[in-house]
This record gives sequence, C-alpha cells and structure tokens, in this order.
Amino acid sequence: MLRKILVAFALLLLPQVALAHGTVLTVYGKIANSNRGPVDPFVDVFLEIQGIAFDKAMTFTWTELEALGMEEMTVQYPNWPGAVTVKGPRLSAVLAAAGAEGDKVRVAAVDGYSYEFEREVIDSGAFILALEADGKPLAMGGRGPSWLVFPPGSVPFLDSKDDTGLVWAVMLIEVK
Ligand SMILES: Nc1nc2c(c(=O)[nH]1)N[C@H]1C(S)=C(S)[C@@H](COP(=O)(O)O)O[C@H]1N2
Ligand SMILES: [Mo]
Repeated sequence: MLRKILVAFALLLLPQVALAHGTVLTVYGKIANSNRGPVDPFVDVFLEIQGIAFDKAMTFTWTELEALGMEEMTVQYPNWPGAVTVKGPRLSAVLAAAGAEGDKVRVAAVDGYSYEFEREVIDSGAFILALEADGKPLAMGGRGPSWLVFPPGSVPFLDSKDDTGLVWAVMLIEVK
C-alpha cells in the first residue's frame, strides 16, 4: 500500500522533475552570454523543422528561471473568467541573464504564435515570464512551460480588450 502511494507520488512529480532539469526556454539572437552552440538538426529537431537557426544561444531550465527571482502579480483581462495571480521572473531579468543587446524582443511559443516587443517597453513595464498561476506550476498542455504576462495597457497601441501578446507555451525568445 505504502509502496503504491509512493510510486503514485513519484509519477505525479515526474513532469516537474523533467522541467526542473531540462531546458524550458532558449534565448537567441543579439545576446552576449551563451551556454550552447548552433542548432543541431538531429538533437534540436523541433527547432530545425521550424526553421530556427542560431550559432549560439542561452538556455534556461525551470530552476534557473526560478533562481532569477520570482515576482508575483495579479492581472485580469476582459476575456478572462477572473483575475489570475502569476509568479515568475521578470522578462527583463531573463534578458539580462542572456546579455540581450538588441532593442526588439520576439517571444515565441510552441504552437508558432509569437509577439514582438520593444526592449524599452519590457524594461519600463511589468513583464513577467510566469512559471506558476494561482499557486500551480504551469503545465504543458496548459499555458506552460512559461507564460508571458503583463497588465493591460503595458504595450503602447496594443488594444487591451483581450490578452493579445500574452504568449502562452513560450519556448523561444529572439533578441533582434
Ligand atoms: N501560444 C499562443 N499564445 C497566445 C495565442 C496563441 O495562439 N498561441 N494567442 C494570443 C492571443 S491573440 C490572445 S487574444 C490570447 C488569448 O488567445 P487564446 O484564447 O487563443 O488563448 O492569447 C495570446 N497568446
Ligand atoms: Mo488576440
């Protein structure tokens, strides 16, 4: 009985362990810091089929993102059922860790959706790369592994009637 409970518990934790130790975010483009080399067509098959190419990049595990400092923020958009409290590092902190040098930042998701922001808008606003929402880690199949969240009105000229630009299932950041 105890063994069954332990096994069930371990299985529940498995996805989190994988996210903790494996890369959940890759930052590439105009960056000064890097911890990996070029796209390898075999290893990096999903980047390859999406036509993503770089010579170097900075990768982050869940744990590394968490270590950049978890900030909490509660936001609500008109098309949401209610307010959501997210927790995660500031996007500015992620960009600083990668030594981002460009003035434009494109945040791209697993499904191919992406949105581009001016660096100064990111740095002067409250842009959180959320790892948790309402106390729960974001899931693959949900809005995970990370979700870019900023309050309505953060981006000039972006209509705040819905949450356009709040990229969920974030996988890549391109600094331009
Ligand atoms: N990964 C991903 N994030 C996304 C989108 C998307 O299609 N894919 N759509 C964006 C848009 S345009 C809006 S309005 C909100 C809500 O869209 P959704 O209902 O498709 O999530 O999520 C934003 N983030
Ligand atoms: Mo949208």
